[in-house]
Amino acid sequence: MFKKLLKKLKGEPIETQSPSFQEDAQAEAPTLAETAEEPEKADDLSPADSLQRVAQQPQEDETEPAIQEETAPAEGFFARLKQKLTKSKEGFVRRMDELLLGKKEISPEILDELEEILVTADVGVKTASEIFEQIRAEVKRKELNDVDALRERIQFKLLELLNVNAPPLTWEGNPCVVLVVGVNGVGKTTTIAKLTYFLQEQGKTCLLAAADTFRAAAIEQLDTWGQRLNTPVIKHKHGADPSAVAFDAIEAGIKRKVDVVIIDTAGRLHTKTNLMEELKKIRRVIAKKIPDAPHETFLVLDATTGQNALSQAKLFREATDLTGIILTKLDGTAKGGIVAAIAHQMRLPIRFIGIGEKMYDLRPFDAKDFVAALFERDTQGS
Ligand SMILES: Nc1nc2c(ncn2[C@@H]2O[C@H](COP(=O)(O)OP(=O)(O)OP(=O)(O)O)[C@@H](O)[C@H]2O)c(=O)[nH]1
Ligand SMILES: [Mg+2]
Repeated sequence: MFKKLLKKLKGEPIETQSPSFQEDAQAEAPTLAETAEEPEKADDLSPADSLQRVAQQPQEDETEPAIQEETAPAEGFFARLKQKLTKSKEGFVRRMDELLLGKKEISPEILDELEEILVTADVGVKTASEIFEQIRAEVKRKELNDVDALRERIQFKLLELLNVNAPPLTWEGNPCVVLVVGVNGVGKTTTIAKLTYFLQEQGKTCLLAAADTFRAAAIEQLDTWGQRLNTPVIKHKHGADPSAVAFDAIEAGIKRKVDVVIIDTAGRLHTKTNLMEELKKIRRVIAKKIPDAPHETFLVLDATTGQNALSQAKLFREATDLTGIILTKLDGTAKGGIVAAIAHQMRLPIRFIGIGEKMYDLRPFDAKDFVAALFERDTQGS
């Protein structure tokens, strides 16, 4: 099946010193989960380290075959998004609809309960109370008179929060350098693979930098993706200086005239300070080669960690300049409301969302589609 994908994808020949990609049955059915091994030095961190991994992984049976079909299914973009957001829809909009069922008048109790639903769906106390402060005022002014109008208003408010007026991504730069950061296990490496696939579909060429030199299996993991995607991977040895890898990757990217260089980074070092210092150093070294690089710094957050994702975002923002968020694992979580909390409190654009383990399950985030998929009334079941 990967043959099919490889045929589809254009790109430079694989650059690798690692074992060749075997096209046996086993190689054909690796899961994304399989490639995410636990960091080896997990015990090196103090329990107090606030950047400790919060995601549980792997979430599913590691032997489960994944990526069986890399061609996006015919069911359609919106239908798939809706289906993937089922859990969030159930945890949020369906509870809201159950509460409003058969009611006409807006009572203070209804407003309190709705606010609570938003909080439990991980929209968060701060964001939910801000939305409801405005809504209560509108009810008082008789601008909102029935529950249908109220439902629409909540939908509108969420949409408003999600629109942070970010310019569209241009992927400009010669090459465009994308730094991918985030704590371990959130999905950085698999997201890089999906992003590469996405960019290739747009006719762009990519080059990957294995700058997570801390975790032994990390280099191999990215390398395997590189081979699958027929994309060169620049790597050094385990334990090497990550900024040297980034530097070499940019140099190679310039030489080969690729469109986008994507840099994978470690999610965990010995301490949080190490991690942040490392990122700063990578940035400094990148800028030596291309002064305005990195052009994008994406923070990857795991939606299943809810409010914890927000704390991570705040910590990373203090340490490094972020240009956007990629929110993974929105499938299989009822915590989809975290999208609103992040957009509201970080004022950073959510650039992509991960809604599954397939290559094409990374989507540019479109606030309108997202909110519409959540709020669309079910005709039959979900
Ligand atoms: N369901 C689901 N799983 C995902 C998604 N994105 C990533 N994953 C899974 O998350 C797990 C961790 O992914 P990795 O890409 O290895 O995470 P990482 O951030 O690179 O981890 P470290 O290298 O340890 O820092 C894997 O099992 C992935 O398959 C998503 O959108 N949905
Ligand atoms: Mg990784």
